[in-house]
Amino acid sequence: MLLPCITRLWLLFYSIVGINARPAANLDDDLGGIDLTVPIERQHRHYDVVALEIPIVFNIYGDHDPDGLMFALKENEQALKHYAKSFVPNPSDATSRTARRFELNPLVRPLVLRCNLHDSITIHLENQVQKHSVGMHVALDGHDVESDGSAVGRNRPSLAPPGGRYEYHWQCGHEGVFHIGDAGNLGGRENDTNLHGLFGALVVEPFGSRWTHPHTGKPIRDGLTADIHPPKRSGYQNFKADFFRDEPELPDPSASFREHVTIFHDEAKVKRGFKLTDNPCGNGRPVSSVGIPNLQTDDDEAVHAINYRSDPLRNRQSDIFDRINNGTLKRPVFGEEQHHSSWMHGDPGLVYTNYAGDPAKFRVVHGGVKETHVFHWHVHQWYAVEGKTDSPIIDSFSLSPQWATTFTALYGAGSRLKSIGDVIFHCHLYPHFTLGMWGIFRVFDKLQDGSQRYPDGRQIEPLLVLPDRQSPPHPTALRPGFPNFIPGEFRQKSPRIGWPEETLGPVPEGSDYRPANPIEVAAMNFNPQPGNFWAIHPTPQTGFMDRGLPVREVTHNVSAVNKDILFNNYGWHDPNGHLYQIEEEEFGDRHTPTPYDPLILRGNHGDVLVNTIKNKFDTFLPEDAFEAAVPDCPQHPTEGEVGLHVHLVKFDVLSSDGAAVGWNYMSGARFGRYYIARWWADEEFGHVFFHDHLFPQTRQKRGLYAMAPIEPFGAEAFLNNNLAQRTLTGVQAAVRKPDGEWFREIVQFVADQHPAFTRAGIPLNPPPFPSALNDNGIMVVNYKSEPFRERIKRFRREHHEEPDPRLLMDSKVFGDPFTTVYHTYPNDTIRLRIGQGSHEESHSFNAYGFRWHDLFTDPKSRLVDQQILGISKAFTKIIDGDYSPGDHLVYWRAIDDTWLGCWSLVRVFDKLKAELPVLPSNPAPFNSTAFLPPKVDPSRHREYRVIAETRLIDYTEGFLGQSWKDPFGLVYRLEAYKEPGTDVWVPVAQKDKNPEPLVIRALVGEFVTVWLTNDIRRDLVAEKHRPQVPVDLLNFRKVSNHVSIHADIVLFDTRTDDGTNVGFNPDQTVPPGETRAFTWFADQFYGSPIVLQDQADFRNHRHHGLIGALIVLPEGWLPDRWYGQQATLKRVWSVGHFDDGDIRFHQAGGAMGFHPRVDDKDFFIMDEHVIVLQDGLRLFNRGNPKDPIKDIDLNVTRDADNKKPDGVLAPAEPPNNTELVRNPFFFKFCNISEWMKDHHGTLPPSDKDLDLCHPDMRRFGNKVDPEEQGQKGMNYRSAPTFGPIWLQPDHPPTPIWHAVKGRFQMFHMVATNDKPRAISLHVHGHVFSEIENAGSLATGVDNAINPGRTETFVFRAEKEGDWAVRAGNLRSHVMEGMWSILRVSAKQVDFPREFVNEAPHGHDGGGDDDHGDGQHDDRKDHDEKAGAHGHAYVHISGHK
Ligand SMILES: [Cu+2]
Repeated sequence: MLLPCITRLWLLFYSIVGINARPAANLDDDLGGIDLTVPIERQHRHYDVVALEIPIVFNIYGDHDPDGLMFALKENEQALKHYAKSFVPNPSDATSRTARRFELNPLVRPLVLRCNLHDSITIHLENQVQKHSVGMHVALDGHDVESDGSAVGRNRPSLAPPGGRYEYHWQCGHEGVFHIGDAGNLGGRENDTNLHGLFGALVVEPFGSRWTHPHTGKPIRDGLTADIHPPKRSGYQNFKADFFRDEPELPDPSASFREHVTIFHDEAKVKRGFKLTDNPCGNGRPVSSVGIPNLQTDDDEAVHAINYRSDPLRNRQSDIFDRINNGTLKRPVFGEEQHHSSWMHGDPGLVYTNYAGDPAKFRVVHGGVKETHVFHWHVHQWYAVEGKTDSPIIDSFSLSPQWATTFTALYGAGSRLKSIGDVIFHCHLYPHFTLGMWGIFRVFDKLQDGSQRYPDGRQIEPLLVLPDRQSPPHPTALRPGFPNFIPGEFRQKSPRIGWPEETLGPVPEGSDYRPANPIEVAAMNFNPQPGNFWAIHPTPQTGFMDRGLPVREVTHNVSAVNKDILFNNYGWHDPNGHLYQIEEEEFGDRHTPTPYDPLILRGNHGDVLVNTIKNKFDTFLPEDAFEAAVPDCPQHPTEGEVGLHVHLVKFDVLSSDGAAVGWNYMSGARFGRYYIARWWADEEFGHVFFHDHLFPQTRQKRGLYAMAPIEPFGAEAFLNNNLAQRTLTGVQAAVRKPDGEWFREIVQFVADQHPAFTRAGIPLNPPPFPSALNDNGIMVVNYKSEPFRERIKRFRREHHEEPDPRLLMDSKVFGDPFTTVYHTYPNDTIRLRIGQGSHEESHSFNAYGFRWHDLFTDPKSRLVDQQILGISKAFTKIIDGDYSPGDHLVYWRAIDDTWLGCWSLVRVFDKLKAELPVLPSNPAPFNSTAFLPPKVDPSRHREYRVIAETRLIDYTEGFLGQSWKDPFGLVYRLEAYKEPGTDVWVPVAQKDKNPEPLVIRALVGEFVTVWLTNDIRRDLVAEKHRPQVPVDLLNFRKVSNHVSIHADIVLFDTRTDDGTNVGFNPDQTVPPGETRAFTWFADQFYGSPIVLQDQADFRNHRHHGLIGALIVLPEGWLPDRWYGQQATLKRVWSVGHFDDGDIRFHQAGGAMGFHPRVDDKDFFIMDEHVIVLQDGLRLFNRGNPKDPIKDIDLNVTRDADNKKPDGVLAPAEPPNNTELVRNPFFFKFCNISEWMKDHHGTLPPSDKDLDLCHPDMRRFGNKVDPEEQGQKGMNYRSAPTFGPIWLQPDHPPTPIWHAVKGRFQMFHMVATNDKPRAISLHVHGHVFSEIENAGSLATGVDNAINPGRTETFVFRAEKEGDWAVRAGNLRSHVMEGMWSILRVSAKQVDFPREFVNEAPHGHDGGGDDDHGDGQHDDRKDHDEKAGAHGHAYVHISGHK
């Protein structure tokens, strides 16, 4: 293609200006003559910090927290106080026309302290907060309990009282970012402190670094954004300013980088800055259609913020209404499509500036108290595990309270294509996004020295060039640089994309482009192509940046259409579904309920996907129970733009973002038009998510999301049931790689908050009014569900009795589910592609009888069968064929999801079937039986006798006067065990005490049989007030009196030992009075514990206690006991032996340098602890079934004295039966007292009654969302607490984790909880390496835990004292009991242990610590005793 003359001119110009504009920045110029090749010495740093009361203003509209709290450097105190004194809110009657716009004070920011690796820090904290003692707690190790900033157990509190001071000494022993928060207060409600901003971060920079202000080059003491200068290794140069050169994937470790510390802050309570303008439709809604706040009439509202900045839609929408009313808008603007437009609104409060190609690191911290967010950054990608180049490349991750992580943008700012423009980063949970949780990462292409202005006239702040990069060229009149080459008009809608007519001919008919002007053209790349005009890019013509792979252009026509989506055979559907279809494959009548799959658009590594996206949406959508009409009246019209925003692949943010961010174009197509998105799949990404970014709050939950699996280079996809038929789309396929190997491809795409109606038109779980941001709607997988509620109702109709819950997944009773049933043969490789399309919840994917390496790119990563998802996250999981025939349950494990029908089957045939052709690379799948576990070898057979029984579990044991008991408790009680090669059943002491969860152990290579006897009561019914689920069926009270036990990850035959009654498998549950064996093969070391749980009754058994853990230890490790939640492990070395398990332990402990010795004969001793996490519990005061413990109402945050948090101490009130539902489509009163009658044994009300009166929580007087309902705890214990006591009681009923100082501690965590709310778990004073999430760096917080998740973390107990082990979710989890204590003592502490093993291999009692520090290990005595008696059965001490 010929270059147009103007572009050639520009190239010439660029080559002159670009090379000659400025010599390489002189380090002496910018950094005051500092020689950056000389590292800073190790330092002891001092920071004087004040905890201040200060109003926090979140945006220019004046949303503010008058009760804000912050940590600040003492040197900023006077300026901040002056600011606080002079702060005047707008008058309460201010309107958007009269309200003052606020300057955002740059000093009002979360405190970010920095140090270098190996530095130490002293902090003098002065507490000026009047009502609270404040502790500065950092989630890092190396400090003593005196510097923990908390008040835990037996420790002396390390808090500064009101008006007082405290001194902290911290160690900077690990690079990374670490949460700082007030641990003097562990609540998350209005009277608490973290919620109001009392948090920050400590960043530990590379050894020897300096840091400077990006605008001034001056050294700085704190601040969220900084330029970091690691010491330059000699000879280092990184002068890669040539705009057209490929940057290195990762910068040289010596390179200076831009650091952006990004601190999430949820549930921030604010006062509005002004009265919102009414919708011009006159319908009384302050803001219509999108962004209606939760609390319509209250001036106290929540925002979701980042770095004390939040730009919620509502203020900006109000501005738009003003401009509609005064007639100054030139083009229709509806609201959400311009939420992020700086053309329309000016810049948001949070903008990071960079030059294209700058090395850039994000340090992301969760400073909030409740939600698990999904961080997403457009255009850029990074390694899932920082610094680990064989981990997957990602661009979004879950982020739970108090977790923190670092990542480096691959290829620097603007990514590989040097995409210039405004790049949004945000929480992907749309209600949070709508409520303000976003900011802009701005990528400049021209030098900013302070002389330039933004289109709104504001000065562009100078941005220094990083010292080892060349300067970008100066702006000129023809080439003003971003954003000034974009021909927008301030206070008007973002301009449409310019089309270079000179190069590409006239603007194509039907497209939504406009002719580009010469200045836009001058800014274009040398070969502008539709979808990429401004970034550099590969084309088949240039072969540019192909890394040896030919570039293939593939074109698709994608339509965005409305359809009536049918979710299941019960008639649940969404008449206003939104979806993408390939234009050539479009099907389905607009108004006929029809099942659809989400668009799965396959591509290959190396492809350039050129997608035409055509807007075929209805131009009018009527109001329904879930959403207001679009448009809602003629005065408020919409152009209805649709976009195609994509993750992971490379694209030009100005042409193909599918969004309208900052000073960018509107990259979307109006009704009836199209535009083109161009994506380069420059990696084998696995699974690539794409969706609309212009009206996502309303459209995406109705189905507007899709996936592009990026297959290996050269692979071809075929129909799974016809290998002769190629396929582009579909949720199951068979894929042939160029090497001739095949795999089956399975797509599971979960979504929540999908609006849905019954066949009769009754809304399912509607919001209180249309467009409210509450949790609402249903959950679906691939737009389908098989809800238990409807199966129960169907069974009642057909059988005139209540079904036993164990039958609910039984295809022999119900036939197969409506959800996708996948087909495969044993030994076939499967690639699971899992993702989440909408909207606000976390989901836990699990596949029974399958397992995969956690990181699909790293075959050494641990084996798992579970994955947490949040919206936009997407994973590839490779299953290597080691699975048995039978029906495998794939499901979403939190009870809310399962109940709503998010489950399906992978059917592994046990013989050849006509409907499934064999894969040519596995032509005889049954020739080998390698997929089955081997026959049990008696010499390696370990057996446990377990009784499932009904027990009263005392969760609180009188703690703080509380008596929380579960009279409906169900437990697995271990009765006896048998060691391999013996015939002796060793009885386990019958404990009449309060039960503990089942924890059993085995060694790698052993077969484990659990003989499970069902001794539970036969007349069980569901407890009243049991935690609810969305679209509940309150009158279904039946509880299965069958039991079972399922184990994850270990090998077994799914047809006999899964413990699940699913599909056409034989029923594997145990009837009352009977005993059944479940046998598993522990074929390898898994690196984490195994979850055990009952599968006979999903809804009722797990939250009453049928849970446990199997710990598989590598060969050579020996526990002192084979069961129980704490043990001591001994590793016996043989010379030179270092097996795989040790490597995995090493990975788990990697962050703190756990290096087991391999070079001599020695013992290595670890303390082992097993945490069994629980939530969704319904406990009863003194065990009285009529006196349930009430849920904490998170919306009620005003406690008079903060001493009796509503709900924690009070018994539940009877449900309120008089609440009228405000939804105009739902007028019916529900007579709750009728419903709450025990319907057990009587005929249920009609289906229609049930539909009309389904139990929305708000209607039932329980204002707590289902996912928050129920008490929390661990190991059948709960320690409910409140301020100011918090964690001071030194004997909580939860386990005291006893640790011997100097020893390594191994914590195993199994999440056997019930509810979807993701949890974080923080161990004070210690760090570990969290392998499977985005944080290889040391962390003290285990992130994003939800049901089925397991983790092992290892660290050394170095410091004596009490260290909290607690949930990071302060809003409810700590108060509701989820905390315990790690007690580190110099001496071995007796904890309950019933036996001590024989000392192994002749090392009779030589147990010693391995560190040679002379510390006596008093376990030695026990070992000697035990050694003399073989399998001695020695009671050493009882439980307290
Ligand atoms: Cu969020």
